[in-house]
Amino acid sequence: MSPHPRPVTGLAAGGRIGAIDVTWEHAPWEPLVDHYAVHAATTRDVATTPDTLIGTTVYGRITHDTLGPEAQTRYYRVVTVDASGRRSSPSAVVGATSTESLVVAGEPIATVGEFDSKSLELALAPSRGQSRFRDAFPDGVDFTYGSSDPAADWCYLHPGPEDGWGGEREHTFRLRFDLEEAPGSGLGVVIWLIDTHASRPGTARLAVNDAPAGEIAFRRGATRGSLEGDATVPGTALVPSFVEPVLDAALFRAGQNTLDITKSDGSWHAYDAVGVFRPS
Ligand SMILES: [Ca+2]
Repeated sequence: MSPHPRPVTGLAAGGRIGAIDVTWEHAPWEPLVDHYAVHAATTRDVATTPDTLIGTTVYGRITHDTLGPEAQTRYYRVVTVDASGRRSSPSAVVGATSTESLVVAGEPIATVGEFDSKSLELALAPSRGQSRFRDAFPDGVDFTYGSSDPAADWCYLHPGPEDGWGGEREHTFRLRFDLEEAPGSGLGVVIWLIDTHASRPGTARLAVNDAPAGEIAFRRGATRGSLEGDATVPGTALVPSFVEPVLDAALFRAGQNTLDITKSDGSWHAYDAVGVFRPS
């Protein structure tokens, strides 16, 4: 009879925008571990019941990535489950707080879609990007805040140069928006994704009014976001990620401005929502 599975040790948690990363130490001396079950609650009293389960994994880490734009505090415990289904006693409790997004900390200037961990309100979502992009968006996306419609004019899926279905070339998504006056300080660009490619998440160049404004390296995702669009479904494979650079005020001007997102390397990424915000 093998020993009863033991709780993990070294539990740690750290918050970032929209997400909390939880890590723990593996138990290499216990070869019969089948998976780790991770439970979360808003108080330190974390029940290890099915309704608090946020995910299972064979690795020593998990990311709680559907916390939304508000700063959220969560507490976690991990249960070790062995190959015959026996469960360890719960681990110690660890807590962390996610970082407040510019979506709530700032003042919105222009937005496309809702910051809700879903791509469903965007064009061609959740699964027709690969088959329909080149017909529907032969010149990429050109979206004017205030008159364009996210459901028709902003494709949820942005192909990269490695994607055959996108013609193996760069594509630009342009957001046009108005400013009453040139800003006195930098503006935040908020790019929330429901998923990226697992091995080739790639990079994107930003430009404001055709001037270079930096490059973004995306995190690795799960490659499911080209086909499904709701990261809040329990057990989803989607791996959302969040990018919020603040761009130099000198890039912007009074009147109409353009923000270009050009996928410059790698495969696709799938949007949740995009926006320009004035940090407070
Ligand atoms: Ca969304």
